[in-house]
Amino acid sequence: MAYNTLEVTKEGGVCIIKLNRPKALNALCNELTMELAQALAKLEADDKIGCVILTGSEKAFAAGADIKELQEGTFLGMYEHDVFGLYWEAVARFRKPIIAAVAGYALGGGCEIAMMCDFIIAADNAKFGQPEINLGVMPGAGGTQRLTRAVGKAKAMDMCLTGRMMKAPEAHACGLVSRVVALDELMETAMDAAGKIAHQSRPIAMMTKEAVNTAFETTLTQGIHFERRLFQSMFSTEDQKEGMAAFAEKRTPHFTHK
Ligand code: DAK
Repeated sequence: MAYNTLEVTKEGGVCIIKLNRPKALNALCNELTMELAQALAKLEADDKIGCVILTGSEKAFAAGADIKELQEGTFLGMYEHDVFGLYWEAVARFRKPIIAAVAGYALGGGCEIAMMCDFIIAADNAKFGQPEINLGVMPGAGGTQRLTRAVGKAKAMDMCLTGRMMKAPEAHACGLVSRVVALDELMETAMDAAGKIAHQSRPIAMMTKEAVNTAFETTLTQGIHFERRLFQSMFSTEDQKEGMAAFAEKRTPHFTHK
């Protein structure tokens, strides 16, 4: 399927979704978020895909929601159509592993969409921010919640109240991103990580993601209980038998996703 605002390529078990509105620094217009949700729905159902990389250009991952579309918005319009709930949350709802490979600006909704991914690998020119306050609004797609969980109250308050940008080293130091690499190594690094994930057992990788995400939604006791039950259930899979047999036989496992 051809998209107007995305480039979608597949390599092995990995799919790269590149946000592609260069003239607007990948501002997240309605068409782009709708296409992103459509692409993810297809990938969810694609048996050959085990991991997705979401990326942008070297200058901008995404400079936020499209301000020119937003400026005439009304409460009722947003409430009734809830484009954000409908399309934007598709990244957070995606069940397979998804990595954000961020270069350049990741601002407002751009930072929020990167945070909806499972982890962020940043290029050394990446800049993160929640500058909505400069526009007379506040983050509306998880910025006050996911950023706070990722970096703690002090840094999240600083970012959301001043609207300042955070460069890659600071984002790494406070735990917003998992790694920082040179700009020209960004996609290679992301592909290497995604390739490793895509070669694991798919249901096991999905359950692992689900377990880590549960840490943000529940108490420690409930989270540990959920983890233990998932762990036990993995012993009903062929991939558990294969993974452990391969270790004992000193060979590479061949997972069948069963
Ligand atoms: N929207 C629309 N167009 C944008 C844009 C954006 N967010 N960011 C950049 N552009 C456009 C510019 O207008 C310009 O277009 P032309 O003038 O050439 O037609 C082109 O991209 C290049 O931008 P600049 O000329 O400004 O480029 P610079 O290198 O000088 O500056 C910049 C780069 C990223 C610092 C600057 O463009 C900038 O400050 N952009 C805005 C960043 C921002 O404020 N982002 C937050 C947007 S608000 C909601 C949930 C979530 C949200 C809203 C609602 N609900 C649940 C209802 C999210 C809101 C946001 O993200």
